[in-house]
Amino acid sequence: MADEAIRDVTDDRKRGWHLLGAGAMGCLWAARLKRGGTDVCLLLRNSQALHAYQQCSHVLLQTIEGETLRCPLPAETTASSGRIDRLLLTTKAIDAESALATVEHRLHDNSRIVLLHNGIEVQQEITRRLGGHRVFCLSTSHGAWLRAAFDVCHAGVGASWLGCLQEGQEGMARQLVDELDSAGLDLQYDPDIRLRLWQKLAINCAINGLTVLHDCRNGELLATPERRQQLQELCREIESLYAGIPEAPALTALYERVRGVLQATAENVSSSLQDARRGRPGEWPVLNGPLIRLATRYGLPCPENRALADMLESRPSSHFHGFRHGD
Ligand code: KPL
Repeated sequence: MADEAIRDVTDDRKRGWHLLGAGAMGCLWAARLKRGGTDVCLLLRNSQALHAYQQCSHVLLQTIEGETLRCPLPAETTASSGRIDRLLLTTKAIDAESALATVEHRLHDNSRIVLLHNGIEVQQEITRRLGGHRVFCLSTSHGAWLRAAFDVCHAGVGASWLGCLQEGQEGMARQLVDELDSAGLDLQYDPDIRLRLWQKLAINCAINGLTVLHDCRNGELLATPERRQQLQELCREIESLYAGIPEAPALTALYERVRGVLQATAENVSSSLQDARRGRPGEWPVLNGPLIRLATRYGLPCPENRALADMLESRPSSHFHGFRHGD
């Protein structure tokens, strides 16, 4: 790591959260919670990953202001036996079910699980399986990327929302908002998190795949007339798919919203491009994939999404030039 001033974040108040999925978002939340005085323990998938983490035993956070903070965090493997009262699951959507399975022996009826993933299907499935009183969803528009394993750069300021896909859980949702508020990531209770997840899905379907195709930072999707046109066509199609899919909410002015997100996170490398650069599985199967399946079910044409998915699918998988993280 380059020579830079690093300030230590020290221990103070205690509160028991476990975090599983130390990718960019996971590291951002873990470090910010720690900085805010909330106790967080990282869950790593095996002793090898734990050993690798223990070489440093901290997460480095580069703040928006450019300061680098060292946040020492305890860690253990998912296979440990202690009970988990509060779990923040920040793996990729595609890995969420299998990651959760590795800690289910540690969960109990009073455990609360907060899911932070792109997409919507896995949140619906886990809520259905474990019960809406235990499972909550978090959506965020903050941007973050990993400079190296456990070394995260907070690249875009946004806001965050937490709610439950099952009605009648407002009290607990608000309590979880209070508990996670110390992260300072502008977390608010959202009485309609389902709508929020659908809206975020539309934004991710428009942005993420294109950043992979063009191998560019978010803001660079607006850099040329061709890219803007490609983005506009995709947004138009996503809007008309939402209009035709009964379970999807109405969506208007998607391109304008997408443009706003791209401007606010211009310097960010999208989560899908971060994956692609590390040779990890693509994210489109949990983003454009479900949209294409729903379009097929309801007989709606979706040539733009299909073409994008086909191009992403046939991309030669990029060589592995990163590190494994989130383990
Ligand atoms: O959610 C994102 C992601 O990268 O997955 C966006 C909004 C595109 C910010 O990078």
